[in-house]
Amino acid sequence: MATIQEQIEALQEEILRTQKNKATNAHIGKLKAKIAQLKLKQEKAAASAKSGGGDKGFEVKKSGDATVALVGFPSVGKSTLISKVTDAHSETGAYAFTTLTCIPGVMEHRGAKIQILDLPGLIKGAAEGKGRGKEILGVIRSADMVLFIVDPFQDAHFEVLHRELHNAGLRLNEERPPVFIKRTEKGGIDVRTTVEQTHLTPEEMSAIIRTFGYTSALVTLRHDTTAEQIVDALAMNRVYEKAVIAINKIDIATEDQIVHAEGALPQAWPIMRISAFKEIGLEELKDFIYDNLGFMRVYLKPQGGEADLEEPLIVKDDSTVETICTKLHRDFVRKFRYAKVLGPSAKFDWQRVGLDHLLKDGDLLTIVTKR
Ligand SMILES: Nc1nc2c(ncn2[C@@H]2O[C@H](COP(=O)(O)OP(=O)(O)OP(=O)(O)O)[C@@H](O)[C@H]2O)c(=O)[nH]1
Ligand SMILES: [Mg+2]
Repeated sequence: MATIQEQIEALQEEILRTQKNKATNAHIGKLKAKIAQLKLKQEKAAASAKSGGGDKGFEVKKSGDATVALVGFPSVGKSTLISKVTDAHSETGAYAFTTLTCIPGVMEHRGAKIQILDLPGLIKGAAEGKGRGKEILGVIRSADMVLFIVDPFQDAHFEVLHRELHNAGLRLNEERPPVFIKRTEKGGIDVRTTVEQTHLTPEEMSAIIRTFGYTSALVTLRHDTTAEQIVDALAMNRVYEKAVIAINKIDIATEDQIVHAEGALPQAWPIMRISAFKEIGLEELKDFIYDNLGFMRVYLKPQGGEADLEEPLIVKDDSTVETICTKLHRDFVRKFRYAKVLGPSAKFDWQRVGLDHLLKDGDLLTIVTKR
């Protein structure tokens, strides 16, 4: 019998062989759905194999206010960079695969502690486990942001890496598709949509959804949805993450070469130029990382005390009251009674809110706990 990997490859080949047009859309969708399921199976198998024989040493403890993973081909200068912008020292070398494990460093900038993870160079086939690919991908998935380091002389590299991460379920600078699928008791697959669907007919959608083992479900669509998006909504391993790019080694590239390299990158993504070795653009890079991570300041006022307007907490801009409680003290969530907010996220001054309240930059917060 064919292994899971062989089955996946056979399906991928079938997709490549199939002409892409309106008539084959649904068929391709079904093939993609099958691949997604096989990959989940493969992940589960890998996870249970791992718990038997330990392949540890790759796990990193998250620390700081946010985590950024450095991703690039071997020898693009990831270790040179982390050694310059953080407290970590990571061996650099003029040969590929100098770095063999995950090396964390901390960069302090504008009041935030940002953890940066130096990783071994990622190569084609990583999603199938080549070159410790699985471990590297695991670290990337758990980070808050990916910082691609690219070489101005290798303009095909970025696309290879991006596809590798895509194959591993990572969706970079993409919105989670607004597809809602709810299993129901009976009634078959009921597709409800608020806009015209041009990619798939309701029957084609149902066929894809059934391959995931659903017989009855309510499907709500608010966008013109592709087969890939349906599959993404059903596969449980998708991670939506922010990504930015730094073109390194600009000290040895001509303006023409840099412009050419930029042309091969997604135009809508944040991109900047640096030289890690010659320390060009590194202060700007720190701002660039900070700005793209999206931080905000939250001021604290202890109950019955004075507000601390000097030292705000620096937190990710999707933080809730619970995020702050967790950060302050382990017991705060357990002992939480309510919180009061003054500022941009409050509907009125000192609004009483719960743990799930979303905070905004500049909020003043009081947390009231049980004794
Ligand atoms: N000219 C120039 N050389 C650089 C720059 N950054 C890194 N290098 C050189 O490129 C080589 C590889 O650098 P590393 O930092 O080891 O690269 P890496 O991405 O960590 O490589 P792996 O660990 O093998 O994945 C070294 O010889 C560095 O000195 C740069 O900005 N300019
Ligand atoms: Mg390295």
